[in-house]
Amino acid sequence: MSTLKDKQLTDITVEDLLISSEKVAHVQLNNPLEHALLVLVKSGYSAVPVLDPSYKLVGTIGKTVILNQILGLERFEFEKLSSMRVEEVMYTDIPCLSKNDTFLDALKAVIDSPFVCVSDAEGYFDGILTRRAILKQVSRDIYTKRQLTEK
Ligand code: 2BA
Repeated sequence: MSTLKDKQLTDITVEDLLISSEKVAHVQLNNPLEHALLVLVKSGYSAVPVLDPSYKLVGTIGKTVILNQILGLERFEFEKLSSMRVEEVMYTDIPCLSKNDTFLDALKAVIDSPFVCVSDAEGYFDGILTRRAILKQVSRDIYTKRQLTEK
């Protein structure tokens, strides 16, 4: 079986580059915003996926949208962090890939998003594909081709 190192970009699929669901920080639809902000601050990520109770992908949420929601006219209304839920402020219109999509599909998707969620045909969350994973492969490909032309 060929490893990722031996594969041409055109043979790489989303599955080869996936960060699997168990390694991805996420929040649930019905979590209070306080919990979501805690996950975001503790993990260090600016945005993470949102899942429903059956682990289907439903959206993403980030620090900026949470802070905007609790921003009042003169102060941050921190009490809203416990009264508002993730489903009230999350983004639902998000790009999504499947494990069988090609490297080019993935490259196009991460032009506008730092990460793209991956789900199966029933909508169950498989993981994420990051811009970092794509850029690493592009860099490896350029480096390999340069080595070949210098020989
Ligand atoms: P950001 O949180 O805005 O992170 C931008 C880049 O900063 C990341 O790019 C990574 O290179 C670095 N970075 C940020 N926090 C990090 C941490 N705690 N550990 C290591 N590196 C960190 P990418 O790796 O391309 O990730 C793109 C986006 O994917 C991240 O944007 C974040 O929203 C999401 N992400 C990545 N890994 C995740 C994970 N395990 N769980 C949840 N979300 C993740």
